[in-house]
Amino acid sequence: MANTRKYKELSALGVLALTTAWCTEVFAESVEVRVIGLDGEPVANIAVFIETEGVGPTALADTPATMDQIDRQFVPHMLVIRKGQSVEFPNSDVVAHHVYSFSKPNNFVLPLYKGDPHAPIRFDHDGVVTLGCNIHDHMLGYIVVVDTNVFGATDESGRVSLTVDDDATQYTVHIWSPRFREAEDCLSRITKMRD
Ligand SMILES: [Cu+2]
Repeated sequence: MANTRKYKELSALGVLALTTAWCTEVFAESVEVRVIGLDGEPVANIAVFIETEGVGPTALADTPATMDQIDRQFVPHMLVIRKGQSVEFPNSDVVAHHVYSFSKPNNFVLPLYKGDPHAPIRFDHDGVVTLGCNIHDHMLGYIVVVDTNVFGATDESGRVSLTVDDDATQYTVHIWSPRFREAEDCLSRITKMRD
């Protein structure tokens, strides 16, 4: 039922269609998600994350992720991290940038800088963090903070393969892209592993 409803939402968005397929391996569940646009072409760089039930918490990565600034662009354009993870914002350009986000409660400001003078920012709330630069209005980037350690982004073939813990009883696949109209839009489908 939920799938039908979500597919309707998807059509209403008029941006992307989603198909998922999965296969079971011996020790783990491998979930392959493939995103195809309404034109039938694969869509790259779609955030995909999976929330599982029946699995205990896992350790956080202790190394920060990196959102660089190169040629007056955020690189990568979209970064997916886990809730509680930190992100470094080095500036690899010769010009200074003034990085900020108004996305509450993950809002922050890194005043005008070159190089890497600022400590990493830790994101303790899940949701989409929209990045901007006060100097260069065209600079736009996104950090997708997710409350799971199962996440990735689609490649050029529109695919990403994620491994879900073998103990998972149910999982919910979410996808998000800056191409969706609203930052809050996140498409989901729920799958029970065993009936
Ligand atoms: Cu800038």
